[in-house]
Amino acid sequence: MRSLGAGAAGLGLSACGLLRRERPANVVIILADDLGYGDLGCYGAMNAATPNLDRLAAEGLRFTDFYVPQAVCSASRAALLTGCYPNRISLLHALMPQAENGISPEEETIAELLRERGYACGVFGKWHLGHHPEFLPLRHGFDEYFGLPYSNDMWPVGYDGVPVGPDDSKARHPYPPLIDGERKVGEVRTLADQDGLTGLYTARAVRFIEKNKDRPFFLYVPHSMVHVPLGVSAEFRDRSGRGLYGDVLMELDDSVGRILGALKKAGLDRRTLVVFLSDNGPWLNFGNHAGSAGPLLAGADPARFRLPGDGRLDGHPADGGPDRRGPAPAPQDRWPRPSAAPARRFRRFPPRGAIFLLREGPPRRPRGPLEAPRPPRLSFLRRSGARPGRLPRPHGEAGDGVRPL
Ligand SMILES: [Ca+2]
Repeated sequence: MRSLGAGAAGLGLSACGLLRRERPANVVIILADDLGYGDLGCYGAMNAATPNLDRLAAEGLRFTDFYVPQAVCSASRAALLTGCYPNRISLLHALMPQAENGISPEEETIAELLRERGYACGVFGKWHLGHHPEFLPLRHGFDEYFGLPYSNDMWPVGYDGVPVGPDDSKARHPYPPLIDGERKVGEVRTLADQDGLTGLYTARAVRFIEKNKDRPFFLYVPHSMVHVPLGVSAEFRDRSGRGLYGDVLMELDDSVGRILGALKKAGLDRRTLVVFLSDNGPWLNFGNHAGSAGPLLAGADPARFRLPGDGRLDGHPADGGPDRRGPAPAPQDRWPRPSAAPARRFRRFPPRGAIFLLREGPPRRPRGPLEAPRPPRLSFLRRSGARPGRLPRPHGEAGDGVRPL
């Protein structure tokens, strides 16, 4: 991620050099949320309705081996925008609506670097680097911001769209504000409100391109989708033939198409660097409301690796299953049944150069009707770089270096 963050800025800056006599190249970064490696046609998904992303890959570079430093929203975004490991700048995991912290004014974002060089900078989507005014985009190099300050499921509503009771942990959350600049202009209160997010972000992104077509710009579009709860506009509902997740993915792809179309219409498609990526892998325990990791083992929040043993890591994309108000996938279809082992939450090992925290015991209680229980054993990768050879293999195979407890 460091290389991507630094690379994105670097490409923009080197473009300044290459085109010194002309206008520097524009930079567009489109960030999906919880999209799986195996969701897109260009990464092998069968019958994927992602023609615009597939075309982007065919006309450009397709990276097949790319990692974010933490497979979770805030940390991944922190690294993308600063080029720093998120631990170094104290932005770990996902900031909650109760968080008091956010991105430090001491850090330098891509937007700040590019604005110094005359770029207009806009962000339309999920920020998630702190929701207090001093952490919002306008204080960190951006000229325009519209979107949610954190994840779309950080609200007092269950994943089925029903408001939670007072004893639910989500009851402490406010309804997420829609922010324009630094002003709250609305709230996301219902699943119907979620349906409009992709379209709202896209419209603002296209307008930003049109408004700034005569000057260099940096456009950052961190979509709220395909993070649960899923939302899709009426135009795309029931269109993919692959369930709600497929519909949402189809609209996300269409958003990319609209942004690319706006660039072409403005005559900027040959002078704009467009980068598309996901902030982390699919949130696998949401069944057919989650994407597919394809050939990979990892999912989101945080990086997950199955220990050797029975079962299989299964993150199928939508397969024509129930809509978001439908029943949850049966837990026993997705994970081995809970073991009878006594619960023992976190145990650190080994003492020298510890790199894993292992969790064992019964699965965590599902947080809603659409979430299956977590499996009885997970390994949490906390630090890398220690003890070469002891890391789980990143692709395709269970980690033989991870010792089951
Ligand atoms: Ca995410």
